[in-house]
Amino acid sequence: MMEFFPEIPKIQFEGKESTNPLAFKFYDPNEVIDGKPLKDHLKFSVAFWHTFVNEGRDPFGDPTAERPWNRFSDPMDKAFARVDALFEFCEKLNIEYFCFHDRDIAPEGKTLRETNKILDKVVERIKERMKDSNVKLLWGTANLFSHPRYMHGAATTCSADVFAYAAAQVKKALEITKELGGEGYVFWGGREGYETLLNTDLGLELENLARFLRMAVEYAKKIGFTGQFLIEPKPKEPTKHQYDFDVATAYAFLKNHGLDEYFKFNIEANHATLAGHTFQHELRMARILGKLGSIDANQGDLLLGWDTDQFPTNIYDTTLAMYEVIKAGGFTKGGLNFDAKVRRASYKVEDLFIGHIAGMDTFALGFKIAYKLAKDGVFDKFIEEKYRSFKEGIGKEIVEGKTDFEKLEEYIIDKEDIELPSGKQEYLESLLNSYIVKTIAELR
Ligand code: XUL
Ligand code: CO
Repeated sequence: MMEFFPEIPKIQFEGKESTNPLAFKFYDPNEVIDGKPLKDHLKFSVAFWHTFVNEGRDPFGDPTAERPWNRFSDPMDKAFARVDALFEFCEKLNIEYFCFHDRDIAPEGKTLRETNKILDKVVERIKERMKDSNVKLLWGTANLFSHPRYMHGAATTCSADVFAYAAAQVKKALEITKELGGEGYVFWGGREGYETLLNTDLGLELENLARFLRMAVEYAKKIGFTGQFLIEPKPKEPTKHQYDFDVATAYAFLKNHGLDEYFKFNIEANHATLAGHTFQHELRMARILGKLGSIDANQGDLLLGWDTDQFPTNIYDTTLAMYEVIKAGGFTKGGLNFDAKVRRASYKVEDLFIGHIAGMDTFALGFKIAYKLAKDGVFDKFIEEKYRSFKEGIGKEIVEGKTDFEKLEEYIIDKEDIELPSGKQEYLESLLNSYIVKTIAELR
């Protein structure tokens, strides 16, 4: 088997003092925490599109990246080379999962029939490589946004032919995701939205989106695909407004159409901040709805209004994210997929490894801090005390639905003083800092 990254060794855990850029400082995959190795708590995944397809093109410039598969000019040779490179990459980094769009892994033919045949050949190659490897599919998806036919959207297009094309594409993507043993299937509504309401039938588009999702649910049942369906919310980009704006909006949409039982959410950090929320907010919303499925692990730049998809290196964010995951009971059919790309100027092959190492180390550290916070019940205890008034007396009656406006008026009307607890935000923020410092001090 050809080696694509001969200059990169297998990445080892060297501990916090290490200055080796090609070593883990905080992430020891086999370290057991709470009876489970860290790698199974975190379930890292590589995003095929960013790491094996994207080559640094931006709206102002050409590709910059040096990539070993570019020595192949034939599109099929290149597709197979990318697959082989993926397996070598994952094995060297000790990453056990990957995610892909149908169009990332194989080129398109002239008709959908031809495209599907080409896709099958690459899927065969992936299956072959999976046989002697630990690498598995976290989730699959269909690219319903790059081809010009999707200029008006896919499930929300104005063209019935394009709707049919998108349906057939998702049908095939579900089949190959099942064939590869995918744990989930993602719907990210890339162009499911609008640029202006002046030319948009909002009602029809939303109804069609629901029809499309229902057909997907029905087809999955028919073929026995038992992976988790995931909606990945994003408020905008490439469209001005995307229908799956955030968790709350997408959940209301699913409920409204009786689809909520079939879906969970795939929360992406940069999408949360584009929606004007924190990463933690979106995770918390999904968690309290019992719908936290998976994570697209990246970070945005809060000074920029677009999806920069950077590798996550912010310890506060990964701590609070992993706190939500732990409180949700951990990942089942989900994980931490690095939907992240190296910067255009980080064009060397080794930067792909360094980016993933940085993300893995930051999430491992975040997990360790969050685990302590959860175990010590730091925030739980505080929150419990803050809402104590709903545990007894009139508060208990409110919660149990045993009261009404008249009774509440009678209860309060002659009361002179109401005693309130302090929110103590500054105390909790400094406590969070103490946990970060304490955890780092205890690292090997
Ligand atoms: C785009 C994005 C997608 C989805 C999968 O912002 O996040 O790559 O993760 O389609
Ligand atoms: Co994503």
